[in-house]
Amino acid sequence: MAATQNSVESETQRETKRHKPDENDGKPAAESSISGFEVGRILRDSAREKNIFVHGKIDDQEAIVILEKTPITQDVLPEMLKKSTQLLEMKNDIYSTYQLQPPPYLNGVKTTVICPATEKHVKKYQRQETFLIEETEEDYQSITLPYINSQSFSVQWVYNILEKKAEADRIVFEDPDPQDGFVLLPDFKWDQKQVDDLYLIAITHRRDVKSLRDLTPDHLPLLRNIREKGLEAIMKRYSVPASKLRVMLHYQPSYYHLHVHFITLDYEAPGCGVERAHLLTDVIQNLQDRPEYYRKHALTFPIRADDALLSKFREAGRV
Ligand code: GTA
Repeated sequence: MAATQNSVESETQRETKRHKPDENDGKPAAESSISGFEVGRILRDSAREKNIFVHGKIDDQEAIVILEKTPITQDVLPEMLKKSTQLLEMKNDIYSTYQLQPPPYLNGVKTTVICPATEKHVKKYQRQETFLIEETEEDYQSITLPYINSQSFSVQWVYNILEKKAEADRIVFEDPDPQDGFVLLPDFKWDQKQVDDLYLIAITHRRDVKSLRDLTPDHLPLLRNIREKGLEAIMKRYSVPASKLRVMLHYQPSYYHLHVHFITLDYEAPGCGVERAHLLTDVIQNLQDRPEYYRKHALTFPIRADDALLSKFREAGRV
């Protein structure tokens, strides 16, 4: 991909963003809390993915910090090579290795903070063995639904987005219709610096659909609307066509308020595997062919070893 194609912002916008910390008088709240983070336990890390998930404390509150090195894009290469301090490590015949130390504004580390974090967050980010569960309609009614009604993650962050109390400036597209409308915005896993890992989510305005399981043909206008207008908005803003996008839902989701993931095909994001991802086009097709599909069909999903829902399935003798 050409340098100008894979970067999301204009040169001027990028420069402004990268220099922002130096120019800001007041630090954003999150920045000051990160510096006070007391490192506790490493929940998981990956040399290949270049990320680390850490459990600790901020001001005596449980916290999780996720640090991730971001991709090096073609557009910053000339500047990076020119402006970095170069430390020669070794030279042998035609081979040599260096440690480059780029200037801070070209060397950002994407950081996510969850504070206060619950025990459920800690478990979510911990490396764990996973199992597959085949959930029948009866299992959903007698095991899963009571469980998610009592124990699922708060969706306050979703309501904050819908009510413009948070992330309002990040909205890429909105259809305000209360039945079929939605808000499309960058997922918080995407730093928007390059389209190579483009990731947006469409969050429905209606609040009565928890997940795939609740979908009926009544929701077809909503689903078609999300697909059509979401794809159009992404093409318009990022020049990424429908043929390069994986548009899907998770089952089980982490957050039980209907949302659709729009992820560039070249990025293997977590949760893209066949055991958890359901393409929106397939969902629409299934509902057209069989109105009761998601209510009646057994659905398979992965579950982590320490998830209380797995214990509920075990207690019921279903695993
Ligand atoms: N814009 O406040 C938010 C926000 N929150 C709290 C969650 N999301 C948000 N987006 C915005 N603002 O894609 C996003 C999530 C996710 C979607 C919910 O909403 O990033 P889901 O209900 O299907 O849940 O989708 P899912 O996919 O399990 O959640 P999530 O958080 O993506 O976790 C899946 C795996 O992704 C994790 O186990 C971990 O392996 C990985 N992961 C999560 N967060 C990060 C991160 N910040 N960096 C790197 N990897 C991560």
